[in-house]
Amino acid sequence: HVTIYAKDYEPPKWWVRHVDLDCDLSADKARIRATLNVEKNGSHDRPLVLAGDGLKPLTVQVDGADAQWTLEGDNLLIELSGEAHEIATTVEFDPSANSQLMGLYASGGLLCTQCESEGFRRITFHPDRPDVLSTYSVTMHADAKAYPILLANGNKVSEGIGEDGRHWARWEDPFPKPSYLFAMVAGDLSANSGAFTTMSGREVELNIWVREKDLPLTHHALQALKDSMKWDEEVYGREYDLDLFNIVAVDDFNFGAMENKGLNIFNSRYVLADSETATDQDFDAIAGVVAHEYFHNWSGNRVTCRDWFQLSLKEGFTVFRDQCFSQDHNSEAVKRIEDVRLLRAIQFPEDSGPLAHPVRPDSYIEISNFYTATVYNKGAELIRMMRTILGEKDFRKGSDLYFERHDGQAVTCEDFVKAMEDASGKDLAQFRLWYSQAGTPTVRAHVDASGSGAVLKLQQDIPDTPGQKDKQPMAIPLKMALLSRQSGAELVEERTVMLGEAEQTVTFEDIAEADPILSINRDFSAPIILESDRDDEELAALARVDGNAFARYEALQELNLRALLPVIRGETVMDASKVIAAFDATLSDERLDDAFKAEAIMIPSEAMIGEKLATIDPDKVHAARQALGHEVGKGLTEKLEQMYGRERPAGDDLSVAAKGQRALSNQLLGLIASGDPAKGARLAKAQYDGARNMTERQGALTVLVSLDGAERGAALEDFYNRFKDQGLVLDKWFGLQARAERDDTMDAVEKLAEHPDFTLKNPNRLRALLVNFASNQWVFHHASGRGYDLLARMVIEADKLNPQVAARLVPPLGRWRRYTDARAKLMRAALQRIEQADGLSKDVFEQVSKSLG
Ligand code: DPP
Ligand code: ZN
Repeated sequence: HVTIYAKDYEPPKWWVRHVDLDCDLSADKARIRATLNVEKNGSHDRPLVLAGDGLKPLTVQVDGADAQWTLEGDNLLIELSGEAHEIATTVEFDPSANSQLMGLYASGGLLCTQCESEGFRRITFHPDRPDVLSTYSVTMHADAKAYPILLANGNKVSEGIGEDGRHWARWEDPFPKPSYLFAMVAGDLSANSGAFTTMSGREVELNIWVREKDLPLTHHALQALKDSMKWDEEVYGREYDLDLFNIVAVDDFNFGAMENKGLNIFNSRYVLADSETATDQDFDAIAGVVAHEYFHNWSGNRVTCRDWFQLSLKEGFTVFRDQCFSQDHNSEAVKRIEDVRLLRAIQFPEDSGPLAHPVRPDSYIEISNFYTATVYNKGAELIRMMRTILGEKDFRKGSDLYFERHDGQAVTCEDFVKAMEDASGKDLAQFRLWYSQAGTPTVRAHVDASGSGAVLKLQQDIPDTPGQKDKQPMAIPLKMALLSRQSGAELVEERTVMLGEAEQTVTFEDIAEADPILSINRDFSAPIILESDRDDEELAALARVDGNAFARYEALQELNLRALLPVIRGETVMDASKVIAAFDATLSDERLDDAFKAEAIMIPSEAMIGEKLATIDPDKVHAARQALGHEVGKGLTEKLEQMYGRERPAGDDLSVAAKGQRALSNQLLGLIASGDPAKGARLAKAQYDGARNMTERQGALTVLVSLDGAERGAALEDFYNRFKDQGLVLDKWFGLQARAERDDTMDAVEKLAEHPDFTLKNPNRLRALLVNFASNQWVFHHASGRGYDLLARMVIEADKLNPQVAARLVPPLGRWRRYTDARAKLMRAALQRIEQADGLSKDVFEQVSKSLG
């Protein structure tokens, strides 16, 4: 397998100015005739190289005449004599046999495409690299009954009836785009349609295309699309550019969704929702993904990536944009807390393991493996830090300059930073290290105060990561304040301190209190691990009085960890008193909203606790976390039950307040059950039976699945019978059981893998069982190694169908260095078994070989 290096980038030898496709489509046969207008870039005598993947050319013509060609591996080579030519090729393949879900494939009676990153080469021969931008025209022919709707990028310019019950439609996209943004869909679809009038007064037609029976489930997505269009105009001054915006929902999809120009294709889980079948979280995720894909129209499509090493250029920026959109439509602090929790649960482990890579990677074997939390979520943190450093005004100036300067171009992360620099006049030289140095920095913070002033001492340390050692200090923006221990008032008002040296001190004069409390990395202004020597009293005070909601949450998390870690290390028995007092104060604080309280009383996950340990013993982590939950549940019984008993909002009320109330209610139920399982089971079963929406139902079932007793089985059976015909809800049924914290979950998951409704062919179903299972730390790391065995078997099986999805299951096994010896050995053995499987894809090979290290 070949490693591709960023440093080897060369501009394309040939441009493709226009692509014309003629596509004859049926479920088991697609015939694609492509006409490419190519133009030599500079002067050279190199042949035209067109990438293919599994394609054989049936015809190859140059300027209308049959031409000489050769196949080199999968690539088509054509010698050309002049500066510009018209190249025509024909290929044929079977979409129904495409289980990789890349290129053109069949899903639930539809034909649809997925081309990012390198799927277009599975449809036709083409350079298929993001720096080759072309206009496209596409003619689709298909059976009119089976495929009444024919969609592609851009605008439909003509359509007609063909012979033998077939029809055709012709689409043109006037905006030059890279091939990864190509899309077409054929199927029996119905649209929920709407309209949006842009800031310059243009009317845009909006359609959410689904199966007819799913139409009632599309209102939320349509509203989210309108909200996104408005938000991008208001916040970034970005207007939509075509007269039509289509979204199509498909059931079998590798990603969450795809931003194809004018024709977004979505995993149906990020489109379909009503309150009976989707939780509040699902609704929020839908709005977030609709926004994300819509925002790509500028950050990704109008300005795209020069090469795939620049992936974070579009993904980091667009994640940041969708995070801010969601912050503006929900509780700002709570959204931030959720995003940071995700970063810590997924990106931090990635950044400290064998698959660690910079936000702008230096090399890859298979680019699909780099659609990671580092590129996406850490990438978003980089953009957020730039906004913090520049301030909102200059950041907007920078984004305006970026879009203006690079509209219609394929550019680099460097171009983005340069635009920010040029617009603001701020020097971001050192900041650029965030793009090239992997690893999560640790920052140590300490305050010395004398009664007349205070000194903040900061220290940073960047860990070694694979292929990178002895790193340079980074530019780390730390939002901080010093608070009065008595009143919580800000003795030093919030400011951003730039930490740029390995060690640095900041002096504050005229601080009369000898004992101020440090509030730092407010709003998680930098993606770092903070180590501070604040004592428990300081943390308790911060949890109570810090004016920054995020910092309050952090103080609570830290108090939890301080209760847990010494118990896990065997140094002491559980003392939950400080956590109980802090939770109590938080729950009683009337200034705080319910959504925040729901976050605040969440005990850190086993994964997050594990991150704090040099060597993880999952049994000990589990036992300690259970013990803390039990103590807290017992210690706060009265308050938890009283708050849990409050009246609930209407079942279909999706207001921010109602969502917050339900989130809190479900967290309270969880803690009650931790304190008193029997009572928890009764209450949860009652909530389940009386549930008026999926948030209440799933909240109850989440608690029940980890408990014993008759209620559990009854609720699980009811859930299955109620929803067995609704794939997205059945996914929840698999996922909930895989997350159950029970000593028989291992058995249950093995059985579920044999369940008639389980399939490796549908990525949502596969992830529902296996991703949830592999993130259920205590169960996955079953001392017998059965968890590793199961995952290894599933990776090998899934790889035969869909390498991309299979490769994404590997990282949990790659964490072996962090586990106790016996487990580490078993994990390595599982990786080795995968490595030795016949016909391993390069996707899985890359993940496994790097994981073994
Ligand atoms: N570009 C997609 C997204 O992140 C993934 N293919 O939106
Ligand atoms: Zn994206």
